[in-house]
Amino acid sequence: MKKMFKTQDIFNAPFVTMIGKTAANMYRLGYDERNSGNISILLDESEAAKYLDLRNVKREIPIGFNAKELAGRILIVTASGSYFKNIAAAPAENLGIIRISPDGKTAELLWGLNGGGRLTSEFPAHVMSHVSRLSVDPNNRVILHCHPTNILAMTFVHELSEKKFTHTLWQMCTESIMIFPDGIGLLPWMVCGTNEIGEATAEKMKEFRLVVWAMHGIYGSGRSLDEAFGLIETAEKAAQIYLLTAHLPRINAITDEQLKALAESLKLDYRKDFFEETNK
Ligand code: 2HA
Ligand code: ZN
Repeated sequence: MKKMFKTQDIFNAPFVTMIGKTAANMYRLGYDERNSGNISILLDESEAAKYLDLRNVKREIPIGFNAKELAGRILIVTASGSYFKNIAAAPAENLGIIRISPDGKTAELLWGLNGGGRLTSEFPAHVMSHVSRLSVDPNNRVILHCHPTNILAMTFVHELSEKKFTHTLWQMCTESIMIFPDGIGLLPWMVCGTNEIGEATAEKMKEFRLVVWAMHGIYGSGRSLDEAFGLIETAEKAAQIYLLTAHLPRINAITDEQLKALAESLKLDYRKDFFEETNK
């Protein structure tokens, strides 16, 4: 006889409610128009098991690439086409909880994607980025993609050099170097939703927690949703200051010496090479 056990209500699970709240916030901030943006969070098996019978696979979804490095891992992800503004009101339609099959080729649906929903179109970039971040930080859990207005606008008018882009953002707010001392990776415009952009993003994610997709948006990562979101909103704030001042005469500035003094006083492991004049 099938053993019965009682699970808690998944609609109250912190990972479900937090995604709803964060996504609504991001929508209101203008980072996630229409169906833009996507979120994935790695869940610990014991956490997922509080809410779900993990033996009950509802659907098998082909992944389209090999996700073997995450075999057996459980993720909660946004659905393809989901509107960030609607996630909180209808989580089971707009989110899915999946487990990567042992051969890495299939996503085993454990919950959600109601109504035949598919995984986010950016699933390759998410999975590959998780693998990269885990290789440098075993506690990384979150990959977050969105279209923040000012970061996006800045990629049209600022040189697309990681060094120069990061340096400009560091100069715009005192907080910037404190929050992302490791800098920001940059990719040129590429076709989104492909394995190629996934691989390129993941390569950058070995070095950076933030990766800008020129003329498209940004990827952030972190140990929690707040951390990944906090990185993005700090970069976005700095980009806003840049755009508000780019066309005006600059009378005052935070000098490189001041930025370095701040970084040194906080003992930050910052990208010292990003202060150099040479291009990258
Ligand atoms: O989810 O943002 O990059 C829609 C997108 C694709
Ligand atoms: Zn996008």
